[in-house]
Amino acid sequence: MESPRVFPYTKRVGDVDGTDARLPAYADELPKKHVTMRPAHHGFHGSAVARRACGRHGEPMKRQNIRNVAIIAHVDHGKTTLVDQLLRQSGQFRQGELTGECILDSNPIERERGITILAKNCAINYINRRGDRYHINIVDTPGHADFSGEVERVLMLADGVLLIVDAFEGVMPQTRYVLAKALDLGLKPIVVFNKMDRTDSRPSKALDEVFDLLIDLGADDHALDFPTVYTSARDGWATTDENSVPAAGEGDIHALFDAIIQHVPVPELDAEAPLQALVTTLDYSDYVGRIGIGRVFAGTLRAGEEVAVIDRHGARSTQRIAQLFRFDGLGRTEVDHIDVGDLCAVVGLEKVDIGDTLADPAHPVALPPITVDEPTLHMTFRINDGPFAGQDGKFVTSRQLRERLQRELQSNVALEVEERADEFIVSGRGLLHLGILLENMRREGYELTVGKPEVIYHQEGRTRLEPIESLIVDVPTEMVGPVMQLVGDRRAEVIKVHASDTRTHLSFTVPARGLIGLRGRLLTATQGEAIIHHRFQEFGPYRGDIPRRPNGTMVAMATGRATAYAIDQLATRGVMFVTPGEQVYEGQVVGEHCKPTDIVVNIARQKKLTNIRSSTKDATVTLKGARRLSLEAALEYIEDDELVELTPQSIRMRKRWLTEVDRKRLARKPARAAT
Ligand SMILES: Nc1nc2c(ncn2[C@@H]2O[C@H](COP(=O)(O)OP(=O)(O)OP(=O)(O)O)[C@@H](O)[C@H]2O)c(=O)[nH]1
Ligand SMILES: [Mg+2]
Repeated sequence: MESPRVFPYTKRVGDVDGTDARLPAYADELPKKHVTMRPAHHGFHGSAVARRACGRHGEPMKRQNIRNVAIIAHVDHGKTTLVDQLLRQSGQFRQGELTGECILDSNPIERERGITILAKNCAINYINRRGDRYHINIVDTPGHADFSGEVERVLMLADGVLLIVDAFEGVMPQTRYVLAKALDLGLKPIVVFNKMDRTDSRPSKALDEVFDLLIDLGADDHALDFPTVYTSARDGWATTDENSVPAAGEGDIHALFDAIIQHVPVPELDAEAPLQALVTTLDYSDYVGRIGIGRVFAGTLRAGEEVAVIDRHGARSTQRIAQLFRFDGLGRTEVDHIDVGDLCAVVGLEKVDIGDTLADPAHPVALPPITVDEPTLHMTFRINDGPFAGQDGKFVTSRQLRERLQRELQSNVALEVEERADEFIVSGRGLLHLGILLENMRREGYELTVGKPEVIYHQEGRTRLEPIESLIVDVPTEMVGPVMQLVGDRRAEVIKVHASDTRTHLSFTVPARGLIGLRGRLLTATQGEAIIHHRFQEFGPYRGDIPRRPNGTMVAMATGRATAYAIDQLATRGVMFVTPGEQVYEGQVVGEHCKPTDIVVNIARQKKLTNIRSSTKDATVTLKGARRLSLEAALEYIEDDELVELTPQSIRMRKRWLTEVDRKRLARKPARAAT
């Protein structure tokens, strides 16, 4: 965790200048008040400095000045970029304080992959044209289906949602999911058509699609009468009139602020009623332990007071709140109370969990519980027992793995861990969900091996149920054939085929099992043209066997250094995963065989040197490039008898049994191999 520091200082609103902190054109009309500002800092401000800072924070906001808004959309439609612009143009930050893009995607993996993984809060103190001050709590949510459980929970924090729709792509599967969840909670959307700067944007078509979707979802007239805003998050402007798009370098985002203030309902909650607050997210800090993040639905939450903590099953305990924090800019500021309707971060509750109600001990009434999505996929994590174990990792023992997983369970709600002998069966919401955990562990210095991802089955009476996902594939029309073939092999059922101009939009239901390894093959079959989205739909009856990987592997015969000579010799047998000079060990998977069987290869073979001069001896060897598999690609690639070995420096694939003798012996006794 970053050190808990806050640098409070004051600044005149009108002094903000520079490109990344644009002020509205009417800035001069604003009253020249002093506002407290904080630097771009994602930390937990637990210090005395923070406490002093909050004393200077000015008079408490009136409740009608609070807006709680969640930003929801399909993946990559521009949620985080839009929040960036809201932060930059709020006038709350000094030039240079907000650096880089997608400021809220603060985690290194989020930055590398350009996706949001965890929902995050920020709060903007905004002053509008008339000089009215607003405290706008914004929750940015992840768009990827593996993290949709996050979205569902954090929607409880909001009174309204910004539904972002890419003006080119239009409504996509996750748009439907998140909008349905928002409507279920009675949240009316403000529809924001983003990426209006794209020359191929088609906002009116996207608008029709949103309208159809709302009707399809059974929205009432109130929700159908949604306000629309057109934006370019990249260029930092918003307008309510589709036809008045600002010229390049002009325009600002204030139309969106105005829409939030006008259309997101003011929380209408009872301040006099006994306390009721709901915990929707957990955070964890090594210094203070669990931090419950949630919202006050009735009464007032006060630091230092005892509250009744009622869990999802109704069990009650009385605990004392040590510290209370309010969201402020990119950080949190310590306060002594949180008013009804506002969001809070609570420190000091030891046994606090998602879905817990914090209530008045004299009137302990629980709020409706939150359901957390069930896991759909599990993998076996175990220590790295390969010959290179411990070479570059810091944490290699089973005990260290256990501690790390237990720590993860503190805040990763959709995760489940079961310990069996020396193995950990780790269950999650999808390959990306577990892949991110593994990637984090690897970077922290852990070494471990992971088995093939398996879906989780349910039993209903005598029927075996498996997770079924909805799959959308968008491809150039001439490539529909190979897609149908691949998806059909995996027991998919076609739901809809929609051809338009040059592309065809295919919609299927497919067993989650069938999706493992499918993305790579679809991209290969369509020369990278396919756009693929899938999300969990339901548990449905088992649909039968699915073909395994068509290719066998090349397995290293002995430990040594791969040579260019050996790799060249093997070029005709398949694709290599290693490059010359790389250390490999016996049993490591070094390449893909072009046939279905596994072969053992001598990848460290040297060319025999002789005394006789030969005209070809020094001929230059041109090697094909090695195929490098990412973590998720490797997990999708392996079969039951293989493992992925993760260390801070490398991702290798290996046979579970490293020697050929063991593999042959165990292949003959499959029953024993399983034990
Ligand atoms: N042309 C254009 N590109 C944009 C605009 N807004 C966002 N993008 C790009 O779209 C991509 C995705 O943006 P993000 O803000 O990360 O999208 P997101 O919705 O937060 O994505 P997830 O959090 O992963 O669901 C980035 O490459 C942005 O630069 C826009 O208005 N115009
Ligand atoms: Mg994002």
